[in-house]
Amino acid sequence: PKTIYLKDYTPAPYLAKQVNLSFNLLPGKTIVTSSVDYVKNPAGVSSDLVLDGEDQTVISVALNGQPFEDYTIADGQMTIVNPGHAFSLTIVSEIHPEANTALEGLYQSQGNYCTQCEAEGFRRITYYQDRPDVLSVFTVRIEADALAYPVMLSNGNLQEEGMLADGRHFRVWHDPFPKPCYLFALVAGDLERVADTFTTMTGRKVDLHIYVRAGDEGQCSHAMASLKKSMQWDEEVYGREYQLDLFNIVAVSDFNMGAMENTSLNVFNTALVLAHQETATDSDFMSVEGVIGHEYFHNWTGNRVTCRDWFQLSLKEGFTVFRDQEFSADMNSRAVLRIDDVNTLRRLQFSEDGSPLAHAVQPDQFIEISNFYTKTIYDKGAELIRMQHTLLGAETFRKATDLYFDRFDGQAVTCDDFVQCMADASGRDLSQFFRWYKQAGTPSLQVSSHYDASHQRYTLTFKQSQPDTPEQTNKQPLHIPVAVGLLDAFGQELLPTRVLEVTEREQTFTFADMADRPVPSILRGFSAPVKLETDLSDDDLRLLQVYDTDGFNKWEAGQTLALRTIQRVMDQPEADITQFVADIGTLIAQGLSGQGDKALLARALSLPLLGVIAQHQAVIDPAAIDAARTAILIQIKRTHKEALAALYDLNRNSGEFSMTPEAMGRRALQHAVLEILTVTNGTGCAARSKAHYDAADNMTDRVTALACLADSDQPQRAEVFADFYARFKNYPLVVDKWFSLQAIANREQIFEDLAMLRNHADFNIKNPNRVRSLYSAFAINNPVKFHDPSGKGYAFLRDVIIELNTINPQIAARMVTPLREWKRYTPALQAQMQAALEAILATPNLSGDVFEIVSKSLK
Ligand code: HT7
Ligand code: ZN
Repeated sequence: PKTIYLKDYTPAPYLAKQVNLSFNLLPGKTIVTSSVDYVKNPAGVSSDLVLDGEDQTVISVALNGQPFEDYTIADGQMTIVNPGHAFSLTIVSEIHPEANTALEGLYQSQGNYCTQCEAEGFRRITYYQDRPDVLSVFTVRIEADALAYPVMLSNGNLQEEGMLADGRHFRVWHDPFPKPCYLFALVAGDLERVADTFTTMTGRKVDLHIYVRAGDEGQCSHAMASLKKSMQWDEEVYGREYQLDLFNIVAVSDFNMGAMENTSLNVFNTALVLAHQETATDSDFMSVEGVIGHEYFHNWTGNRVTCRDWFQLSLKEGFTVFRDQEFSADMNSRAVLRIDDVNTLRRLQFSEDGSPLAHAVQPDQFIEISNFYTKTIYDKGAELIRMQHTLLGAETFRKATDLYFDRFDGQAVTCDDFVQCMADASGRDLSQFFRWYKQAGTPSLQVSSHYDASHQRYTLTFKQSQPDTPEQTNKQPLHIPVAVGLLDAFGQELLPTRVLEVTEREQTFTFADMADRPVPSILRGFSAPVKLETDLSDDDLRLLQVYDTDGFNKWEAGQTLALRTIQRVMDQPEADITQFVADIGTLIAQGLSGQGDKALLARALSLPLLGVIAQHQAVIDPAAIDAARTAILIQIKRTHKEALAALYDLNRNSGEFSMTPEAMGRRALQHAVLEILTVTNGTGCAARSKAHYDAADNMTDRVTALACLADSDQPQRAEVFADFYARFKNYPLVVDKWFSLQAIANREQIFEDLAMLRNHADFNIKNPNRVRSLYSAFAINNPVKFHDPSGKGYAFLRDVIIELNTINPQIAARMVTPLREWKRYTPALQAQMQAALEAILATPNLSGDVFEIVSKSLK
């Protein structure tokens, strides 16, 4: 496989003035005719036209209408030497969507046709300059059997339609806005439509259509409401209006990722469209809202202004994640969402940054771009935008984004261009800040405090350091915005949030006129993606946990206390943890008083997940972490059993089901309490979980009951899992949950369970959702059994990666993730993880996707 370097970028040799595509969808094959008007790019350096193409048979080529054979095809590229200044090229080729299991290009999902072109899927449809900086106006004609494929969609507006001979029909779509080919989409099938409209800020009416399989129409109202809210929010917060008269969303069951932002024809994984209280959890509802927003926001950040090359992927993804996070924060509880986002960042992105696959937000090189849709590009990229928002302030940030859209609408640009707009609009020098884009690894920020009573001065000294990562050492200091507030000894706020800008390796900030030693609340709202170490005492943290006005840091203080307690128990199993357990009692009492935000309290009562604790360990021993964590939970349960039971009862479902933030908070709190109450897995625990299941009128409650029963050996476990399957076996997304909830069980017979699930009639290796529901759920969310000393967990994952390698290389490569941090585990586990990686690497015909991830992991 070939490595591609950012430094080698050169502009495309030819511009595509317009693209006409014609699809003849026939049984057993599809004929694609592409006619493109090319003109030489004045900025281009070569005069050869080089087109990318894969997995197709060329039937004919014509240059300016004349048959043409003077081309060569080698290594996935068609080359025409010096074809002239301006010409039209027509290529007819044959493809086989019905045999396409990679789910890139044109493929079939449950008999319906759909496309996935980002990043490099368009080359599986026709020969083209498959790169994001070639923008063109697309006209698309689709022809198919009218009965089997009544719905035929592409980007833009419907221009023409009609019946043909033999029961076939055609439709012509035209998208007047130039776009790169990765945003091209086609859908043809037998689908039902749910319709609504949105009136834009200038009074234009936009038709909104969601297409789903017959029977799923009743599960679209949340997605539709989320779409309308997104359109409104983008107008209000960014002044961005939607430009076309139609916006389509199509839900498909076979999809490699969550969704795709093709201009005016978003294609979604069903998991991120369908939502109903009986089949979707509160967290599913939140994901649907967030991802509908994300794809819609791409209309401006990604589509109208796109990427010059794939090294700039975070230009659109980081910015769009930041936009969807802020949208969700505005629609729900800001502090709760920030907590959840930071938890994900720490668990998944920090671990990526600490692995051999660490890479910069604007990387310098890659082998397979589809491997770079990572937590670093998306979530760390979003943190970089958030920091710029913090440094500039909301108002100037908005001026900068206005400038960005004005300056670059209709163009393909770079992360450097984005940051330049931030600099130009604010008058600030952001050159040091740009290092965040270029340097991989999570920085550490150490803070020490000093109080000088005689001068009534308080100082905070920050020391930053950057870890070495593959191919990067001796990194430069970063420009880090640190939001800080100060509290007095009674919890009163002495100094409201102020942003300190740390730019040196070591830097001290002084606060004058401090009559007493204050307690600092540092990195409020998690204002920078760093590993923070402070010299705060447990008492300081307890004060912050109760009084901090910053919701995130209030929670963070409790988590830091929990991490310290877990470490103490890991070091010394008999350690005295009564103070920590008593603090939890105070939180429970707060819950019993009925005061405070229940969703926040639910998070405060939850100990850090194993994946977060692991980030704080020099050598990871999952079983030891789990033992310490469970021992603490058991002590909490034993000490506060009555109070916890009362808190559970107080938060019982009373009355109508509702999706308000208050109702979701109540459920979250009740579930956090149930998890503690059932931690011992005895008869009483099983009875409690079963009762919770029996009383459920929604999927959130059902899933909680199943999760609390998953590790149990009591008879209720089998009863509840059987009932759940019988009720929901016709709902694939719920069957996914049934697979996952069994795969995460920390119990003796897990490997027999996994074998049973793998051989279950409902398991389908070709469906990514089902594969993830079993294998990712196990490898990511069952760390104790995945890292079983027998090595059976690694073997289970290894075998599916090898099997998927030829079926769906993108999914196979993603499945390698849980093995990549192998060097951080105990020597015995390391050896087994390494052996699993080596076995994969030795597989014949390894795809470039899997090769890149496995070979880099092994370095
Ligand atoms: N921009 C979309 C990326 C995407 C994708 C990438 C590789 C392979 C399959 C894919 N499906 C969607 C999704 C997004 O970030 O909005
Ligand atoms: Zn995106």
